[in-house]
Amino acid sequence: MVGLFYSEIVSAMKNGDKLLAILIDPEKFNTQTTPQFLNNIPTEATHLFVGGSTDAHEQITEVVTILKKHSRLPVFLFPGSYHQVTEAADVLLFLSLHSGRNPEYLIGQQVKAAAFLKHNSLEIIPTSYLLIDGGHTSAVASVSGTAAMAQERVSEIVNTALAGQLMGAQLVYLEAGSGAKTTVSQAIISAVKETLSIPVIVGGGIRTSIQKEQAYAAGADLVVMGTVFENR
Ligand code: 1GP
Repeated sequence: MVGLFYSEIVSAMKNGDKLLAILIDPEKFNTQTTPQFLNNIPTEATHLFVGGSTDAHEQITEVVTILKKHSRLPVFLFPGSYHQVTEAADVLLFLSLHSGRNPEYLIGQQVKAAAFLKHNSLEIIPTSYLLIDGGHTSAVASVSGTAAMAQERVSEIVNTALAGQLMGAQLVYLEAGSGAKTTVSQAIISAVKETLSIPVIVGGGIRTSIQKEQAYAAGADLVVMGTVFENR
């Protein structure tokens, strides 16, 4: 159920406090250097997101557990599949890939996770997940077998995000894909922000403070940075 961690995001949005999540892909994470990794991430980081396209359950549980041991930041699961759902985390971003038309990633994976989710303590936040063209073939596109939405199709992106909100999503995640060459444009972020009332997450290809601040200025409530902090 939506709870404390979601309330904190909504409060930050209302107060204009910008949030920063560092994304950790367990497959590319060296647990031996966890303290150094945590020392190297920006001090303004507010969340740790954990997940990837292909990680196994044991691997993600181990990484979440060690992060919880060394950090006070809340750990949000950002799963690529239902195998990655682990009670070791605080929150599950319950993603539905609304930009695509593959039923497996719209509802199939969610059905597979449902029975497990009923019996654990994870806070679950329904999240409308939109893959937007980042100028490369992203892992999300490959794994899901869906195409990214073209950046020029702003109104289609806005309407997709709005449909997600109307279906009950509590967050919208505008995703250009890990390692994107082109980040989600300010025009898209601001159009989505103006239309929706739920918090807006933006990620994919954000490597610099300038890019991060541009996303915030356009209306992102939470920015996700992953690749730039990898500690393989
Ligand atoms: C990917 O949005 C995230 O799912 C982060 O992307 O790895 O490019 O920072 P990067």
